[in-house]
Amino acid sequence: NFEEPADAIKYRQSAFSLIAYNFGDMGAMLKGKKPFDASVFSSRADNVAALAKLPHEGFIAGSDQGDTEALAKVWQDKADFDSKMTAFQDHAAALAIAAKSSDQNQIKQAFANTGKSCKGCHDVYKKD
Ligand code: ASC
Repeated sequence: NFEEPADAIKYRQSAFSLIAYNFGDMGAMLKGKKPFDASVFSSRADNVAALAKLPHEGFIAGSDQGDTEALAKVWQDKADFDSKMTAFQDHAAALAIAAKSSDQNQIKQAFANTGKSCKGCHDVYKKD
């Protein structure tokens, strides 16, 4: 277990950074900012699906205090936060599966669903 709230904050922020890097690169490919490479895209989608499981553990009680953008609302509405985190994990898992198809529409839809679950949580539980 984490020794201090700061350790939990660092843990979840590290996971989010890795998610953002991998997801951002996928977005660059889908938006045509770089060539679409199905193998790289799929490997990044696998990374996001695995990484999506990590941040939740870092939202320990008391870790709304410290160097964090998480709002106290995370702990006030924990059941809703938890279900949004699960939905994100489910969308990321579906994206990893879609990425193994050659159906660009399916991939784009799964990517959009995942992005919406990022934003949906940020809008409510993260400082601007
Ligand atoms: C990203 C990123 C987010 C999400 C969000 C999706 O690449 O860093 O926080 O996508 O903007 O709407």
